[in-house]
Amino acid sequence: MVERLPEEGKIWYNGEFVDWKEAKVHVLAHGLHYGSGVFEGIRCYATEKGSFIFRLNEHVNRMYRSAELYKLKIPYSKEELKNAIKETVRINGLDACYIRPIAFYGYHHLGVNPESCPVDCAIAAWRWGTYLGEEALENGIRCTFSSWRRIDPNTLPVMAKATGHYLNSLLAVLDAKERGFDEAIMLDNNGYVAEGPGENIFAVKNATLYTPAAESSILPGITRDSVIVLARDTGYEVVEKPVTKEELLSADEVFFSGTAAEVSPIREIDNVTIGEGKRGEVTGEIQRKFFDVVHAKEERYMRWLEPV
Ligand code: PPE
Repeated sequence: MVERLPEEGKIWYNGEFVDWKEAKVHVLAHGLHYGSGVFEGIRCYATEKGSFIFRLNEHVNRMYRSAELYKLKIPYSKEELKNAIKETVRINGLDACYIRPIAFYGYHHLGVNPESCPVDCAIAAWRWGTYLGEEALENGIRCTFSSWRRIDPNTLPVMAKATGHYLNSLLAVLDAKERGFDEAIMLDNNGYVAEGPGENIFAVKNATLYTPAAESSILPGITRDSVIVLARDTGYEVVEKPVTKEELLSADEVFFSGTAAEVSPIREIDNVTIGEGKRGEVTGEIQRKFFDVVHAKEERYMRWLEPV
């Protein structure tokens, strides 16, 4: 069973804080009918030096880039949105949390053309533990290649984190769950590995990391970028290139990266054991490093941490 969201607290809604239960949307809002919204998922970590939001600038930049691709004008400056995000964490008294800012075309008229629709904007924050379960971080998860291909850049701007895009992810997740797996892996339209429904993917072979590049229809993940930097700084070679199914199946290690998923090992794909069928050495090292960084234990990466 998936845990229910809280019902207490304050949500920032169009510039003001409202009670959690009052943060509502009209059933005829444009965003509800056409999936016309953009959002972010951001984590804030409790550390010995206080609470820090991980790579806030990059997340806010991506949200505005997503909005631009859909010609959606967020009626706040990036600075205003960042301040509102920090204020949302503070006002809810959260030391560690997941933060979800969203901007979407609101209530005005229906019809696909969003012109004249207001852009509504909200920020919520709540405690969200591990995405794929505590077990997953330690022992890894079981994945399956989805028969649903990842949306294609000729159809939608895949690098936008847009609400409607997640129908593609939803199909892949439901299909994987129905077939008894923990999570899906999606291929792009050319048959190369793209990503998970909410995670980027890495393979490790002979101590080199491989990950699908931008042309494989991926969402350019901020955790993905962090993993690439951390791995290179640790001395590993990281190659961004088209990755085939067989390269994943024959890899020494495979893992997911994402804000919600953090760094999660994959121990099996379609009942094929990956490596030794548990968290591999390189994955373990990157994961430890990642958790040290987000918990403010690495001076060198403090630039990624925004104090609340
Ligand atoms: N690909 C997709 C499709 C994706 O949704 C995410 C984040 C990533 C890759 C990783 O990106 P980043 O978080 O910047 O490293 N998925 C978000 C939403 C998950 C959800 O179920 O909702 C997240 O992890 O917050």
